[in-house]
Amino acid sequence: MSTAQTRLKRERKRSREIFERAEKVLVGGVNSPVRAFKSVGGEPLIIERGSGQYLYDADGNELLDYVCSWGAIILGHANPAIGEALAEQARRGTSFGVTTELELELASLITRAIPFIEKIRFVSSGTEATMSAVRLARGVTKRDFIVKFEGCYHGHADSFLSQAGSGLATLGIAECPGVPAALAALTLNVPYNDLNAVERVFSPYKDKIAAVIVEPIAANMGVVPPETGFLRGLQEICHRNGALLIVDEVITGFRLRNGSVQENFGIEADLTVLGKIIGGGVPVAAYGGRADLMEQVAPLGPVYQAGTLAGNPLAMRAGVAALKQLTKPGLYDEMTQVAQRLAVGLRTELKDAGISAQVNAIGSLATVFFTPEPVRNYVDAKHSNTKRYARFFREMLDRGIMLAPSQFEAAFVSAAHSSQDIDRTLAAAREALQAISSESAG
Ligand code: KE4
Repeated sequence: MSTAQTRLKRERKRSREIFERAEKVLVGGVNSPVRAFKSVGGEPLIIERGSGQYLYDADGNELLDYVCSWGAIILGHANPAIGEALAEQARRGTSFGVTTELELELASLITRAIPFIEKIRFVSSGTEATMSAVRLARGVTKRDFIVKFEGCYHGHADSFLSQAGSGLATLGIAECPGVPAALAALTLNVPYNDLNAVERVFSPYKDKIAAVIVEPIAANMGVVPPETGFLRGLQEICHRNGALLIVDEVITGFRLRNGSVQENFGIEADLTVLGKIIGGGVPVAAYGGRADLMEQVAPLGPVYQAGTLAGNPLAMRAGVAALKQLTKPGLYDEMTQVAQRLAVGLRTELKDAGISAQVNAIGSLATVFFTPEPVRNYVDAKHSNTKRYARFFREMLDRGIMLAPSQFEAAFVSAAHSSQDIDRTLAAAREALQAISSESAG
């Protein structure tokens, strides 16, 4: 066992002690299921603080972080400008329940970066944003059905909880109890990257489908990029059938470029959902798009949506501080280069270890799938060796590298990650893969 492993294993006793107390009052010791590490096993983690690309657990162990708060932290933890903005705003008040100019400032930064978002509404979570976008689509089209993709995750609103990715895939929950069957029946699931399946699902429901909601890069079944023409084809099918296209960019918004990843694929959604990065790690999400659609939302129109803390000044200040830093020339190119080194390096280490695997990567997103076959949808992802992924996760964590604690999530590289961090990650991967291949060989 390397010294790093010995050190980490020896010193996790405070995490365990705190987690045991947490389990007495927090369901499963967590406030979101994927944090329980259920599918990857191993010791519970309690994080005390973050700084740049690192997290520090309750025992003082330093972890090189590729979770990055599930993608929200693109500039690195404890970003000084965000921290100063929050401290300054806290002295002026955290929430007033009346519009402030800060909401206009963040809205302007977003709509300038994504011009096809003509009007926007801030909410406090990605779930609220996607739920509201679907309600708006149903309201303006007067249709009830929606189409989503197997393995995609759009938050935990009732309409999204069938064949969903992220935590539901992690825990093997295909259909969530508590969702009325009548409502669940209005959600039609089709395989990602399969336009023929989308065409087929439209034919019997032709004028009954309000919208198709899609992750432009699937990241909740692990990372699965869209195949060439998939998104443009989807947009064409929607428009031909009078359905709206809702593009869920809670992960991809401001992740691959200073704006929308839709520009990379030549589409412009009727409604776009944002979250994570636009709040700088503080609860902010948004939905927006064509003005004629958004103006159907209350108070201008009859489609109701509201939120006590929506657009609150503290969150707006964090979002503004984050987005202003993302305009730095070369920031995305550098982040993508570092991330590409990671993906290419992992492919080499896997090959050298004689282990069949796919490394799906795009921009600063990546996932290792232990399977010899390409992973282009949820069925492929589920066919990969998820037990081997869990072992890889634990071996890497014991070497101070924190990957996503689920096969059905993404690893994120932030602007704080350096080339040296990639070297350290690849060295740990070499050791971890040797441990895995020697065990299976043994
Ligand atoms: P939230 O309600 O968790 O803020 O956002 C929901 C959501 C919507 N759309 C996409 C594409 C998302 O990825 C998410 C949330 N992502 C998960 C992890 N992939 C959040 C982590 C968690 O559930 O704890």
